[in-house]
Amino acid sequence: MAVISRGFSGRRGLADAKLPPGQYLTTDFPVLSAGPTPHISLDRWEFTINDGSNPLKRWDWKAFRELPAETITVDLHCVTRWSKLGTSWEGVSFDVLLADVRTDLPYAMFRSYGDYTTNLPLKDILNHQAWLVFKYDGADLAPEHGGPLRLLVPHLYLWKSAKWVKELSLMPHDKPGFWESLGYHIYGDPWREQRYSDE
Ligand SMILES: Nc1nc2c(c(=O)[nH]1)N[C@H]1C(S)=C(S)[C@@H](COP(=O)(O)O)O[C@H]1N2
Ligand SMILES: [Mo]
Repeated sequence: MAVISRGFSGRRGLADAKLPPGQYLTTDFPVLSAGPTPHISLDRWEFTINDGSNPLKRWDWKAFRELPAETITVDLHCVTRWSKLGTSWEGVSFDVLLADVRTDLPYAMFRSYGDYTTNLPLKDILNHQAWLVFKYDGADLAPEHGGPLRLLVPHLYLWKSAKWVKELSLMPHDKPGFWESLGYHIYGDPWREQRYSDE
C-alpha cells in the first residue's frame, strides 16, 4: 500500500519557499559559459564606468581592492532551472561604486573581457542589490566562475551576473545584451519566471 503523507505532497516546505517556480535545488556549482574562460592578468585589469561617450570612473586592481568590501550571502537562480541557496561572496556594492556618479541615464549595459554583455535597469543595481565580487566561499573567485571579478545580481536570473566584467555603460534606453538578443527575457525576474522574451 502506498502511503503518501499530506505533509510532503500538499505543503510547500521551508526550502521550497526560497525556490522560484520551475527551479530545483543543487548543492554543486555548475559552470555555464558561452565561450572560453578569458585569462586576465591583474596588472592589466581595469573596471570602468562610462556614459556612452565619456569615461566617468576607472579602477585598476589595486585601487579596486582598496574600496570598502562586504560579505554577502545570497541565493542563485539559473534560467536552466538550478538554484543554489546560501552562497557566500565578498565584493563591493554599486552603492559604493556609483556614490559620486551623478547621472540621469536609467539603464546599464555590462561588458566583460571576452565580450559578453548583459543589460539591467540602473535601479536594479542600487540599494544593495548588486555587487562586483572577487571572493566566493572565502577564496579568490575561480576563473571559470568569473575570476578575478564578476557581477552578482542575485534577484535576477544568473545570466545577468556577468563573469569577468570590465565595463559599465550607462544608457538612456534599455538595450538587449548577449542572451537577451538571443531570446532570453529583457529583465529576467525568477519569481515571475521571466525566462524568455515571450513570457
Ligand atoms: N562573461 C560571461 N558571463 C556570464 C556567462 C558567460 O557566458 N560569459 N554566462 C552567464 C550564465 S548563462 C550563467 S547561468 C552564469 C553562470 O555562472 P557560473 O558559471 O559561475 O555558474 O554566468 C553568467 N555570466
Ligand atoms: Mo544561465
